[in-house]
Amino acid sequence: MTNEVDSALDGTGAPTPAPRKNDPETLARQIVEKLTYSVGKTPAEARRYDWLEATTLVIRDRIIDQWMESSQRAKTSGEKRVCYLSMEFLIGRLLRDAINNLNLTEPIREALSRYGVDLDLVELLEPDAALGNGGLGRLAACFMESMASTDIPGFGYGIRYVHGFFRQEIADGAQVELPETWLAHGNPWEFERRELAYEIGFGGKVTTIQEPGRPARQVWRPAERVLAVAYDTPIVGWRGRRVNTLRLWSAQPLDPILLDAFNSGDHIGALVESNKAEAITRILYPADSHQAGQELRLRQEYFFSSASLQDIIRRHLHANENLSNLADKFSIQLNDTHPAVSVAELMRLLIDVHGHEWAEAWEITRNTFSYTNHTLLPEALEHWPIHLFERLLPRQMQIIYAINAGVIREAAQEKGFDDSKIAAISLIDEGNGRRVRMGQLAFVGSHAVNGVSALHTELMKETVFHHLHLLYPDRIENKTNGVTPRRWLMQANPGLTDLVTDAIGPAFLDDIEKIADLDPLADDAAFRERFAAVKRRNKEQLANLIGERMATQVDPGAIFDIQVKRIHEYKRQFLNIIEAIALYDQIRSHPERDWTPRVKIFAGKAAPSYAQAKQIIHLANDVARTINSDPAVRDLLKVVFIPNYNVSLAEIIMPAADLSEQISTAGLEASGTGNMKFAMNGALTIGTLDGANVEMLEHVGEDNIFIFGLTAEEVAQRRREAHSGRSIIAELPLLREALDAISSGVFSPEDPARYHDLVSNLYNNDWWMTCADFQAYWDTQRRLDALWQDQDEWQAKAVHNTARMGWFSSDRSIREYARDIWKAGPDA
Ligand code: BZD
Repeated sequence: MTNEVDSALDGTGAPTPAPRKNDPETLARQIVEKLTYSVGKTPAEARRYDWLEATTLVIRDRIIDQWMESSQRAKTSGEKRVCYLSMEFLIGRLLRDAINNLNLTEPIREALSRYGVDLDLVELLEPDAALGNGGLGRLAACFMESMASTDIPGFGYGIRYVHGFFRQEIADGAQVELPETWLAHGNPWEFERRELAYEIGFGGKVTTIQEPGRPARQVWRPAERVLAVAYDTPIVGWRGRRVNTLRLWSAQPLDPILLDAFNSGDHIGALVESNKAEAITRILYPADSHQAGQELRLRQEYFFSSASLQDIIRRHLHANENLSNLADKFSIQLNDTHPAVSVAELMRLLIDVHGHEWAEAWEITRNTFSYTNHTLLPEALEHWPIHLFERLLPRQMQIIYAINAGVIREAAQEKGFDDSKIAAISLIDEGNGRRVRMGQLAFVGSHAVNGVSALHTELMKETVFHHLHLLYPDRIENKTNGVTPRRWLMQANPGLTDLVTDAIGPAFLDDIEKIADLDPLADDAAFRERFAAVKRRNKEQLANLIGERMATQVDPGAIFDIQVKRIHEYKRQFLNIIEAIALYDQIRSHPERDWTPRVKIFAGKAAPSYAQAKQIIHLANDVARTINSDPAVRDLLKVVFIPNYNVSLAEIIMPAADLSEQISTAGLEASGTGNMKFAMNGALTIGTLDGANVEMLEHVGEDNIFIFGLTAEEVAQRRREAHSGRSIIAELPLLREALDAISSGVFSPEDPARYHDLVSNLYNNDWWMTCADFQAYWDTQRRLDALWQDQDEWQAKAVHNTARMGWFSSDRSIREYARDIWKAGPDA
């Protein structure tokens, strides 16, 4: 093996650790050493969990060498550092990622096998770190990996939630939420940095101090204080080139138990403050499309923003005299508006703590921040009641008023904005009980604002940020999302990775766009067969999982038609279910026809308070129960809802799909990233012209993707016309019969009225264009049925998808951010 990790160059003159050997022999010895001295077990006694721990520790040692080197390099070289502030990092398991990126998969597998231990089974025991809801959190995790892989000194900043995203169980068809406890057995990947703790204040008063001969100063005296303590996790880039840091904050009481109260016998009272502090980082809010609105959420947002900024400032002042050049040394990316209060907080720190003038502070702030928007849905846009904001963050509120005054002045003086335009750009929404608009705050406080797909970025300019775009026409730009090919191709689909390596050589592993060399092989019958055989094995693996977890047998020879993502009306799982019901009807009515066998697979979680989304989950399960037990459809149609969708499950599902469902109402899915993972793994897409589907169409070509339905413009038009589903339903017997079956209780005989609301919404309103798009969707599905009968054609299209998806790597996204927004990284 030649993959020895370079020795550390720590620049301090301290002795550097000797290079580590990575042959199976050495690794086996070290794993047993860890087993003995860190876990306290002999190989004979060790259970699988102990092997996981020992293996993780051996890998961790190798990472630490590289980590120290990368951190030292970032510190001493003076290169610009990028800080990614995100309330969510949906990282999933880390062991396989680390082993793969250090190029140690084979030697570790071999080392463990000497003790009869199977690496694949060991990896399965690692808890899945679910510190995020969905796409936004997973994007942050892909970006962290890509920053390390493209050699950008990146720091993730977020929250160390004790309870990540809830565990979903399905009981009698309905979603049940259970607490998630990823830290129950400790977390070997994190390092607590007790010495890195910052005070975070809440509430209290602001007083003006006027000293003779000096300008007035504002002093904030918070009523409450908590400590933010850092926990660091190393993020290993491809081939271990760079190891970056994900720093997550944990809230702790300043005084763990108020000793005075405790000593005077008030044991409960002494714990109240401590509980209040710890509550801040106890739980991840599980709503991905509704603003959470509670005080605790605002506390979380401010807590991690302030801690991160204090940390960045400390780092900066370590190597620089003052903060005037902060924007030359640090870029701070705001992942949606959740950290937007950072704009006001950095202004406070610059002015109140570090003595800068307003104008200079504003310049520094704007040049340092940039902001990514992930949604245009009005119900998801964050705004906080002024009275709450003012009570919790009185100084930041003053600063927001002052920023607002400046922006309004500029708009009136330089662009001649009238009152209605001013109202549109104002940071304060006057019409809604007076609220602070976090989108506007993030926008004006940033030098660059981006959407996450070409279409979404255009819609930002036309809708939510229309007037701010008129005021600052150069600020909005596009950065289409991507996904890391290490996790989503190499690790999730080793069979396909080996096949591609065999066919075109290993260069694509270092530069994923080279996977385009595969394209001509779509015409090679022998290659297509091997490609199909890999897919078949992945489908068998998923079929086994479905058999084991849900006692449902599915045929790997059928089309695996998969929709996995958060459950939301705009994502239209309902449309997919209605199509399944219509198909079921048709198969029963025409058993003599040559039906193409299908397995419709769903997975995803609904926000606990989102009643309609929970109804959709219930319906999917009710429909599955009915169809799967009906001998009339045999193996022609199966419906499966796999519980507890998470990153680890996605890694099994993505490589096993023939057909990827990306069927959101056009204009509403900002980008989507599951669409990219599926297509990279050779699934064909059935989708609307929405989010990044539009760019996927451009890359894979119109023959290799199945687009249907209304465009974003047509959707907007119909909504203006107060469109409803009634007349469409009247004209489409397939749709009408499916809806009648749902509303008459065919799938819920024990509670026939269960879905009345769901169906009557379609008749009266059809806000999500489910009826409007039904016929086009149905027709496109039938074209796909026909295509499946021609396996040569289908597999050729699948190969084209894999070959043409290289552009959707998050390495490409990150290079664009680095070049256009951050001006950081090796090419800066
Ligand atoms: O972000 C998603 C969008 O819906 C996708 O279209 C897009 O691909 C990804 C990445 O850009 N948005 C979210 O996932 N949003 C959340 O998870 C979220 C979480 C908390 C509060 C609000 C939204």
